Amino acid sequence: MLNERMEEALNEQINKEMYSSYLYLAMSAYSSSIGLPGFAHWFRVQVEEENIHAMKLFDYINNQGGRVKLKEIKEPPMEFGTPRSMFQQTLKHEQFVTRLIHELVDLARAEKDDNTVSFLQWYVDEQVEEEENDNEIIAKLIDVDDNKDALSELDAKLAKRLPPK
Ligand code: OFO
Repeated sequence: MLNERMEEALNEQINKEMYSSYLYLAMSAYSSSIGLPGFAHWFRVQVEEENIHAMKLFDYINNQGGRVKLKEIKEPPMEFGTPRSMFQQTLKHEQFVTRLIHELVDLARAEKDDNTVSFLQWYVDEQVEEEENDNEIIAKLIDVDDNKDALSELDAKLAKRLPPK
């Protein structure tokens, strides 16, 4: 059973995850527009990840007898600069989401809602992975610098990202 504050906060997080999905869809489109199909693919897979994050919250609220409330999704930007800048923006966004997840955990603890604390642990772990992925790609992009061949090579690697399980 969710209390009202917890239900509202989890609903807000659905919206944030849907925005993440929208943001990465915009990055995928941008990557295609600058001739980086592997980057575009990587972000399309990330969109699927974010949809899963949103749907886990959706199911949890329903299963706890709460009421899902879908809110308006903010419009994402269209331009993201260089590939390196785009991934730095991705990392910044994920760091923001990590903070939101930790705030949700704090709220669940304050509300003595052990079920939700336990449910959110999956997101805490997932955020560690999300930031790691972005840091890894940023490090590769620093190595790539202005080298076009190295960028094509990285693009080919990102094209191999597998869909989420
Ligand atoms: Fe849902 O982890 Fe990214 O935003």
